Amino acid sequence: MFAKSLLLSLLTVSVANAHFTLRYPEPLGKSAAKQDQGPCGGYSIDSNTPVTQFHVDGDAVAYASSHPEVKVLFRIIEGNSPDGPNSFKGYPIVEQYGSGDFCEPKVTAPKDLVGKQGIVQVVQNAVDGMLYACAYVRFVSGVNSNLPDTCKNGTGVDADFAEDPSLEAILGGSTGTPSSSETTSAPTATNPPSSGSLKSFSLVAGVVGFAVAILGGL
Ligand SMILES: *[C@@H]1O[C@H](CO)[C@@H](O)[C@H](O)[C@H]1NC(C)=O
Ligand SMILES: [Cu+2]
Repeated sequence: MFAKSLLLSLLTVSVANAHFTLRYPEPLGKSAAKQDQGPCGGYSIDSNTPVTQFHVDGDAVAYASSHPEVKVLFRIIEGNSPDGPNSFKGYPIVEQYGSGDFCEPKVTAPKDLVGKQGIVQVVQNAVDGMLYACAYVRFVSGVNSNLPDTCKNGTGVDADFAEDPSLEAILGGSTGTPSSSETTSAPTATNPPSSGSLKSFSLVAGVVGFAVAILGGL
């Protein structure tokens, strides 16, 4: 137990400056040195920026995180300016636990973005502040049925839906001004399950599993 927590704190110290590394879609740049600078961690879009196809009905956003606990916003932006007016929540805000690889394979974008270019921005509210990374994408229709190898969760890495007013504020624009649609967010298809329902699902699954185990033992 002691050895384990010692190892854990050593690991945390040794990667403390790495913050997180966006793996998919391909980021504007790979260095985390300026990751505390919004909107894109010190990078901007230029003629050398890689463009990844992003499926509007579900695609992967994968990163490796050095922090054992962060809240994460997956933000979809239309056009090539991170300050652009049209930005959307690609997935409910999650709280991710455990450091290592994390991938959310079902990030979505509005269907009317198909054929357009845009930005997938990942913002983490971490122990050392807000951290930013962006990828330049071209929106395509459908679901990505060929997820990248980088789309995986490390051992012990998990997540739950969460709320985070500072991350919500970013949705309105990188100036942090909440948009009017944000202030009236009601639960909808694009703003789904609360952490409560996810937790109670695990609870139910656990109870059912327990009952099955007992019956199996009889
Ligand atoms: C990683 O974990 C999250 C949270 O449990 C989950 O939503 C996601 O589907 C997982 N990713 C993969 C690639 O299984
Ligand atoms: Cu950090």
